[in-house]
Formats: sequence, C-alpha cells, structure tokens
Amino acid sequence: MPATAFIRPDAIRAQFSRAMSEMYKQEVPLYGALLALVANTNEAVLAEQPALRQALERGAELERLGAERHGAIRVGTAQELATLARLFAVMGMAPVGYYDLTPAGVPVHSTAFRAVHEASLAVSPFRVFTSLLRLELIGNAELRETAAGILAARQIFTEPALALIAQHEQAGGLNESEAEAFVREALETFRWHPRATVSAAQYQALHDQHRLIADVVAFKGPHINHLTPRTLDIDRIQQGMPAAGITPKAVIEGPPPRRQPILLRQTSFKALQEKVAFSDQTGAEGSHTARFGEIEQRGAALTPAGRALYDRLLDTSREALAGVPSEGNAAEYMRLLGEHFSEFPDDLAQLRQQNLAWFRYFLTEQGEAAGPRAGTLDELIGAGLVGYAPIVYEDFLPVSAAGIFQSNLGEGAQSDYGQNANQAQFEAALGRPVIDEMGLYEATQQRSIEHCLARFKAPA
Ligand code: OOG
Ligand code: NI
Repeated sequence: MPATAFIRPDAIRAQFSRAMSEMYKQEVPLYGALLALVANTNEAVLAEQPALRQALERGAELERLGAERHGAIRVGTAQELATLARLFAVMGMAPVGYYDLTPAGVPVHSTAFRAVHEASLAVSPFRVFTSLLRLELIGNAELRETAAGILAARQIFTEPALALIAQHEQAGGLNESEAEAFVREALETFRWHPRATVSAAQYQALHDQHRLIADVVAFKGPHINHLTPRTLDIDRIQQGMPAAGITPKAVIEGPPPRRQPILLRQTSFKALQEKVAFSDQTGAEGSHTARFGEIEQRGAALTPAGRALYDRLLDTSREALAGVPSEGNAAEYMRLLGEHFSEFPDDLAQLRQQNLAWFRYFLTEQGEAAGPRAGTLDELIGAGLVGYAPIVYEDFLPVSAAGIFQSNLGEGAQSDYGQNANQAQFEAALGRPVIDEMGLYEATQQRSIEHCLARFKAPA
C-alpha cells in the first residue's frame, strides 16, 4: 500500500472505539466486570434463542454486537464543541439529533456523534452522546464569569491532534501512520485527569451551583464519563448486577420488556468516588464523582407515528405514577408501564402495517432463487420472496438521558431551568446543523426496498 493511501474513516472509528474501551478498562475496573457480565449474558441469550441469533446474523448485527459501545462527554464552550465535531468527522461521525435536558433540571443540550449509513454502522456503531454546558442558564453572574474564564483558558486537544484534524480536512483523509497517531492523540481529550484546574474553594462554589458545572469546569478536559455495552437482555443484567458486586439504579429507563424490543432500554450503576488533587493541594486530598457504568438494550427504530405513540404512553405512565420513578415505587412504575404499553402493537407485521417502525427489507432464500416478476413490495412479501426486519435504533431518548444524568448527579442536583430548548443556539455553537435521525432511517429503509425491487425487474 502506498504511504498516501487513506484509511477509511470507518476503520479509524473502529480502532478508536477499541482504544477507548481499553483506556476505560484501566481507568474504571468495574467497567471490565460489566463487560464480562454482558458478554456472558449475550452468549446465553444467543444459545437459548436461535431465531434471534439468525436475525442478528442476517442484519450484520451479530459481528458488531460484542464491540458496540456508546460513550458520553460534556464540554464547556462553543469552540470545544465545534472542534469536537471536526475531530469526530475524521472518524466518519456526524452530529445526529438535538436533545434538550433543561426540563430535567440539567443545564445542557446535546447531540449524538455517530456514523450515519447502514454500511458504516455495520463496521462500527460507536457513538458519543455529547453535551454542551449552558452557562447562560446559571443565575449567579460572578460564578458564571469565573467559569467562563476558566474554560476559555483551557485547551482540551493536543497539538498533534489539532494538526491531524487539519491535515484530514486539507488532504481529504489520513494514511495509516497518521490514523494511528490520530487515535492515540484524540484519546487524550477523553482521559481522566486526577489534577483539577481549580482550587478546592472554587470547586466547592461551582459544585454548590450545580454538580454538573463542577464536572465540566474544574478539570482539564471532557473525561469520558461512561462507556455502554449493548446487551440482548437488560432485565437479566439488572437482576445479575448485585451478584457481580454492582448496584444498579432503581428502574430501567425506556419502554417496558416486550417480545419485539423498541427504541432503547437503559440502566446504570452509581458513579464512583474518585480522589482529586485541587490546584491548591499537593496530594489527592479532594474527591469528585464523575464516572459511572451503563448498560443498554436496543430495539426497533420508530417512525414519527411510532415515536409519538411511545412518547404519549411514557407520559401517561409517568403521570399515573405521581412522582419520579425511584427505589420506593420501582415495582409500581414497571407495572404502570406494562399496563399503558399494552396499547403498543408487539408484533412485527402489525408494527409494519401500522407504519410504527422502520424496516430493512431483504430477499428470502426463495426470493434469491426467483426470476424477474412484477409486483408491489407487499405482493412480494405475500409471495414469500421478500422478508423484513426492524432497523435498530441508533440514537438516544431525552427522558432516559435525563434519568441517567439524575441518578448520577444525585437528588440534590435538580434545578429549575424550565423548558429551554434552543436548537439554533446549539447549532451555532456546533458550527453546523444537526442531522434529523428520521431522515437517516427512512433512507436506509428506502435503499433496502430498492435493492429488493431491482432483483425482480426484467433485464432491459
Ligand atoms: C449523558 C447521559 C445520557 C444516555 O445514554 O442517555 C446518556 C451524561 O451523563 O453525560 O449517556
Ligand atoms: Ni449513556
């Protein structure tokens, strides 16, 4: 291979995802225990359910399952967010979706950087939920200015990382040695730094305003705060966690258990107390909770109609609970979810007929063997020539994300920021619009339909 041959962004992303996982294993040993629990559970589920194994194989999901992770970071300035967008672009990751966390009392808004095409997702579905701190929502003007000053003075990217991003933009790609250097240098941005950039007193003032503000402002960079593996049975993991020495949060976020999983179900374990050296300390005399563990199970991506139904049923379930889901009412909450979601069809044919989920269409064995013939998609399905499987949900859920934030920031961390979505401001900081995820799912579905129909066209 000539020295100038570019490495595919998909390959750089896969390499970065592995490097990130290795780093986090060193930083947070409990993450290693979680990976083992998830791997064992997935193996057991696949052994018990051959049909599920077959479906995952057909959708090219089986290979990616063991490596599938999402991470999360929080940045402090528009400049940091815009540069991150350029860094992620080197790995073929684009900002998808806008999430407003203010209704949950968390002063951030967010997007998810991820691959957008099904062929790229099959190589590596690595995603990073990325939040931007909204200092403008902080009431205390003096503290707001202190925080802005501290953030303006820090550089979260290494010099070589910035040079390689520019190189990628100018040349249109990175060669093998540049890609390797890029992975190594980019990783530095996400590393945990036990030395804080602020004094113990400054940390306390930031912390008293909101724990999240201290987490973003007091450190050298946006340490990765969790790395989430994907399980095939989250209920089994939730039950198995205590025996593995891990204490999960009270309820699994997202929809209730179903035969046909939809969207995303997530649970997490509490953040770890870590030793921190503040700038006026010689040893690590202080502490901070930053990193935690999370597990998720992914199901079908829903159409706008399906998503509206999900949102309505989640809302009514939560209203019926009278209070936020917690330790004391977890069983009642799960019961209410089950009751309300009985309205959501739990059968693939119905999900398709009612246009509630996105599907990937494929040729059945019979379809592969058949010659040209006329017919609509429905007719080809009826004749057993075309099959369909749900497209996996690649994104996040704002109510779930809020639950994850809250369980890790603690009860005292809730403030009232009202409903304060501001996508235009977020996009101005990002330097580009976020991509609408529905358009991506629709395009994937459409490509699969065209692929099937082309098979049955008579040769011209
Ligand atoms: C992000 C929390 C949201 C998810 O999976 O919904 C999240 C954070 O705590 O920074 O990761
Ligand atoms: Ni997460």
